[in-house]
Amino acid sequence: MSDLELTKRYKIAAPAVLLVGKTGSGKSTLGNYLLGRENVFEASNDATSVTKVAKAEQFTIGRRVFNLVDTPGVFDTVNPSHETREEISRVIAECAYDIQALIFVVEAGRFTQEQANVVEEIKEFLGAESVKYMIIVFTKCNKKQTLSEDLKFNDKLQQLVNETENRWVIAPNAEIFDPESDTFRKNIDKLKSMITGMKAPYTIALFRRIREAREAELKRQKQEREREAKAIQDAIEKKARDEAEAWAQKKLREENAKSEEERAKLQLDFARQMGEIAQKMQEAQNQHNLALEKMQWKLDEAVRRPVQQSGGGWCFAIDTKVTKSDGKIIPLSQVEIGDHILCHDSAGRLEYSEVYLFMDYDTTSVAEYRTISFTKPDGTKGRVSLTPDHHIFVDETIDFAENVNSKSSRLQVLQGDLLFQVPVDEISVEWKKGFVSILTRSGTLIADEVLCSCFCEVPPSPAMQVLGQIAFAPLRLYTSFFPSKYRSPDVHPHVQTMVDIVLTFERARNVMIHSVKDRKAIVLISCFAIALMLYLQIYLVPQTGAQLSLRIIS
Ligand SMILES: Nc1nc2c(ncn2[C@@H]2O[C@H](COP(=O)(O)OP(=O)(O)OP(=O)(O)O)[C@@H](O)[C@H]2O)c(=O)[nH]1
Ligand SMILES: [Mg+2]
Repeated sequence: MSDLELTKRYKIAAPAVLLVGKTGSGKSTLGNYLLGRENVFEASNDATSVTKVAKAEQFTIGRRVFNLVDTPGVFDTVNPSHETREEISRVIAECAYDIQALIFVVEAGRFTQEQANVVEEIKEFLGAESVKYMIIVFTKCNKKQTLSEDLKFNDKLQQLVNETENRWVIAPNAEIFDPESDTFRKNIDKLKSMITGMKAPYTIALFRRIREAREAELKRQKQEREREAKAIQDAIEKKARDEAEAWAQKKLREENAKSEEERAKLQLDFARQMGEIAQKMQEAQNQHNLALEKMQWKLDEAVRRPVQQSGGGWCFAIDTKVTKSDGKIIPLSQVEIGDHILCHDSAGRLEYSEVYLFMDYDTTSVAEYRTISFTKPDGTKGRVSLTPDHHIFVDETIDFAENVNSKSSRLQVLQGDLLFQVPVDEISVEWKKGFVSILTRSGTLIADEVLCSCFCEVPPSPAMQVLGQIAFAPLRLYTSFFPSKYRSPDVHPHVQTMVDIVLTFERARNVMIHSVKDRKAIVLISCFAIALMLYLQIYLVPQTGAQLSLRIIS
């Protein structure tokens, strides 16, 4: 059908009466009843919509002319069609004289949810206020219902009836009531009366406004849906981006962790290499120090030899400890002339005896020492360092330090106020810087808790100890009046002289012993000499220092 034909068909200069309703509800049949003619609008039993396009026919009620428009079942929710909606919209747009009434055709007793949906569809399409222009026509009523007009409305239908201000009519069934019968005429006339009695028409302007509002709403809903779709899309994209970013960051973290691990490994390697380098440097430094030490020893040797060859240096290390009469234990380096230190007298008792001479004193030269280690009776360890030719009391006699035997020799060691004989643990050779040799009036001293003689170099023996004391008698006497201030690396001249005399005497004695057979004469001469020395000792040498009641325990 062309637009021209449509225009001809719909543009009738009269208000329209629109037949709307569900497919098969009886719109076309009712239209024919209103027209008073058969088969103008096609009616059929088909389940699908028979009326495909809208069709209009002019009819009159009294003197008023109307344009009766039969519509397809456009509000069929079972089979909705965009084209049929377009069709009914176009029909209404063509109704230039507005719509006098909307005839809503519904099968009696079948106002189901489906029918209710149709009403909602009508309201949605024509506007909620369209019910004000609506007349409900119930079709397919039986004879009893038609005659008694007694229809049962469910709640939804009753609500619709109320909204239409109770405008409803029963369509007479032509198969039950003859179109010429009173019942038929009465019902059709009632419908016509309602059509003409409508207060105001449903205007095209209202329809357009409703459609525009609806279009705007649809547009808004469409935009809303698009926004929602976009939001969903954005969310999906964001999620995908976030996931991608999280994945990338995870990878980055893993890479970082890996690089961190590699960095830590490199640091460890570096630290290990640095440690190895430091160790090698330390070893090199040690070797260098060792070489320097060896070189220093060689250089020192030049100093050591003259010291030893000069006849001095047979003495104690300067850190050797002695006990003063006030109870203080001090190193020899702090001993002063006039101090009384713990010694051993000729009668075998311990006493504090006066220091009257430093035979030599050197803090810079290096000397060779014998360091003798021992264990005291209480289990504590001790050690004393003497130059090899210095005299030390060993095995109840006197011997050179270098002759002390680490397996058999026994030292006389102080513990408490007693001297004990204890075995030697170990002997080692040490080189130490500095040496000091002192003379006490008793000729002995307790050095580092070990009983030692003040003498050295000359042959060691108790007799030589006595002889030495006699030889130094003049010096002891002299220093009684004039305290010595001598403190020099060189051996004291008097001491050197005495040593030379004693050595000469010893050499002479050796010559005599080897050359003279009459040993009795030698012994007699020696006894005489010793008696002479003892005489000098008794009368010329004053005893000094308080004697202690100590004894030697072997
Ligand atoms: N018993 C009975 N049958 C009716 C009545 N009105 C219509 N019919 C029958 O219902 C069937 C469908 O009627 P139509 O007038 O074609 O229905 P329609 O609403 O125009 O249908 P579509 O054009 O397809 O939307 C036909 O067989 C009619 O004879 C009625 O009041 N009583
Ligand atoms: Mg029809």
